[in-house]
Amino acid sequence: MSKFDVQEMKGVIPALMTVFAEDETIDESGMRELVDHLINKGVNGLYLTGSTGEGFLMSMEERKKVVEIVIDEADNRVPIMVHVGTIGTKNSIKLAEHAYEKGADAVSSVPPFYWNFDEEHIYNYYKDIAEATPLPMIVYNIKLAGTIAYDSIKKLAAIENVKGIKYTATSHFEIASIKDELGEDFLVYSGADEMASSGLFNGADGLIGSFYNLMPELFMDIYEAVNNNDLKTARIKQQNAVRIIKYSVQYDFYSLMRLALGWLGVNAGYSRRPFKNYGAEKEAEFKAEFKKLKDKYKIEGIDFLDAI
Ligand code: MN9
Repeated sequence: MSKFDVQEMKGVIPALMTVFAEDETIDESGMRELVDHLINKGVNGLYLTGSTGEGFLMSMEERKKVVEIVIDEADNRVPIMVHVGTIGTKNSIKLAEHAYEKGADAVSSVPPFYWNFDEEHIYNYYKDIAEATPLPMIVYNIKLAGTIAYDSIKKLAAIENVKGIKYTATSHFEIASIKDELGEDFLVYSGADEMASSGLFNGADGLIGSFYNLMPELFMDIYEAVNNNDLKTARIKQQNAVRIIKYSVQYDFYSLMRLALGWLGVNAGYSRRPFKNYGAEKEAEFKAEFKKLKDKYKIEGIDFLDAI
């Protein structure tokens, strides 16, 4: 059974990476290690098998396995949100039912993609999944899966069980608008890590994204600064986040983050092909570049930089 109310799912929520072994099988002990590491750091929840979790590169059975491992390891310490998106309603329902049975606290999904599904298809997709279990559904708006128009977001919000949106876009006035029009209880998670403080200033309740796997402490500071109306701290910390992210996204940054987690002694394994996995030479280059950034901008308080 889920243990957390959707209104408790706020704050910094890593879009958890799936830890694969070098042969691309799921590395269960690595997965557990990463979950413990992040919970010990104080993250406020975990979002599973989404983009960063490489969910679309996994079979249904593998996605279920990851959900089971993480729920078991997290052991009700933080809420668990499971991305169940596929391009077909039936499979997504199966994943949602599984997440519910295993004790997840919420489900989430990108809209169906690849074909040019129209507003009605998308509406029906969400309605069918949302009705399949009692869990709250968090819609996931991201350009990669086809941006959901603002009016469609409003229609989706009227579906029972649709309780919020993970909003990965830079048009943050829409976050303010959503909070305004749909009410404070409709949860919004800002999904562009480079825009975290902006999302929060516009009213987002939390942050769900990739870089919270690597440096949750930085974003927890930003979250706190915004909540304390400390504009100066939020801005300085966001600027550091941008410097690190801007460098990282030139590469296959899931691999880069896995390597950097290794500097903290956390085994975050490998990505699945066709994503790249960088070797020792590139890793040394990343280290040198991050060290330069740290020294140049006198960046403090980010563990993976301090570990170099
Ligand atoms: O929404 C993430 N998107 C993807 C989640 O992984 C595609 C973001 O956290 C970005 O990775 C991040 C870097 O651009 O903002």
